[in-house]
Amino acid sequence: MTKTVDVKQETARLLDKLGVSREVWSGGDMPTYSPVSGEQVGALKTVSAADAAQAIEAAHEAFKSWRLVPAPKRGELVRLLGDELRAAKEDLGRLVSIEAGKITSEGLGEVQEMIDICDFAVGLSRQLYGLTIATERPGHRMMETWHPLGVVGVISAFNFPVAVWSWNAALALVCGNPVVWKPSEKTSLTALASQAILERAIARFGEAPANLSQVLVGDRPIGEILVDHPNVALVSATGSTRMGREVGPRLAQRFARSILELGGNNAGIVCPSADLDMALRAITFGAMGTAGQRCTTLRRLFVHESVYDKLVPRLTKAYQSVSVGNPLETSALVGPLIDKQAFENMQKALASAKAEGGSVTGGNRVCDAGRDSAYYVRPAIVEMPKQSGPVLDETFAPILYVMKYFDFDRVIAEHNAVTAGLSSSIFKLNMQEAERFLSADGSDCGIANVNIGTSGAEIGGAFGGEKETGGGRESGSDAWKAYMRRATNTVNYSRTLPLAQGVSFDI
Ligand code: UN1
Repeated sequence: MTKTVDVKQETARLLDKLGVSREVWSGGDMPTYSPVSGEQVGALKTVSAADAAQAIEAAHEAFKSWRLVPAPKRGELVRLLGDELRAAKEDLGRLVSIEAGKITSEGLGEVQEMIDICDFAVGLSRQLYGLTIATERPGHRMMETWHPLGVVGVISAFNFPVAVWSWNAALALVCGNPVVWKPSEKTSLTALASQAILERAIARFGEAPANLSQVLVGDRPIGEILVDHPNVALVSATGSTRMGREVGPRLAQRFARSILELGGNNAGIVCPSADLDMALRAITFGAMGTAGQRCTTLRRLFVHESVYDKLVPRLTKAYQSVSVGNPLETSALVGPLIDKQAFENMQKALASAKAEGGSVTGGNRVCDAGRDSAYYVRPAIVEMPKQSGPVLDETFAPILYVMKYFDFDRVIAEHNAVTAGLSSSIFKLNMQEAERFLSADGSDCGIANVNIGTSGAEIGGAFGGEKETGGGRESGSDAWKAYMRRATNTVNYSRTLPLAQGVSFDI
């Protein structure tokens, strides 16, 4: 028998330990719940519209001095943030489990992702370089310089409540920009904890301007202030395509920059030569991990007819036997859905899959936790006659639609026939079709993998996707460029003034 964890008490213990003052999370106007037990674990103080605007203006003041701090020195702050995160890993990871419902190893993995991006950003702080470019004019030198951009607004979702902020914050800080963060209303406690951790790093650093990093707890109108305020140079927003459709044009209207990380409807293709054991592991993690609530979750699976009967019954068995349970008390692989709405959306999708001729295994509520307002479900695997109805949409729940395919060209077309374009994978031991999948007429996604699942990307690569996924890139590679402005500089060190393109203009 495992001991029953009092979720409310455990939340308070962790917040105290992580250094979050009770004043900001208890006795406030915004209740917050844990999906683990469904109970209320906090009452946060929300900011007013005026407070939010003031915070942005204060961040803009911070920008004026932070941009002048040499980048490697700014990197020192992020190094300290990485240090503090290492020290807080276990507590913050557990708080992520409480607030987002992640299993222990995924809660810890999320904090590890924060540490990784800090390490990446520290190195980057000495590599924010531009090119020197050959000029057509004698006695001239042309180069590009990258400068800090301004206040970076971050709007994040419940499913990666802290890692997504850290991707943005670590890069923004080394790039010379302050950060103002509007976390999901569902996961503001972990946001406050991350802010407390960063504040410890700032105190150790000793020379940062005030208001370099702020959290705005509140509802949608607070996010809108971030989007519309002229002092916010870039908004990095993670969430639904519906949200992105509103945020994107509003930012474009005032010529502000955006990084949009929106929906995904990620697919995998299992080819005849696939290693089926490996594919099975990758598929189950991709589809059931984080209870199907990652942007990168595997949602559609195309299996070649020659291996369908070998793989799909094994997959179905895994769905029937996977452990579902309380992430604080058990070593279950699948934790709860975030809330009732998520459960209802899942049921709706399953009903409409049935109406389209789908055959459903799983999807039922698992009530063993004995807690009425917690939503634990057995993940669902649905064999579909074809890609239709709910298969074409992202439902943020553990539903895997499986379809048989016969022809590679056709399956690539079907793979790409959805509106989102985040992540994709192919399982295959021969190189021909794998390379084709990665080529210009292969997967149309921002992430395309071979012999691994769609989820669980490392921070070193650029993260993001095409089409209705929004086109933004965060995290590794050269994603940092979105957080800086580029200036092209041409210097004339001659004593004449030759004009480019052979133009003459002699007064
Ligand atoms: C998300 O779901 O919003 O690739 C981010 C992954 C994680 C990040 C997911 N590293 O699954």
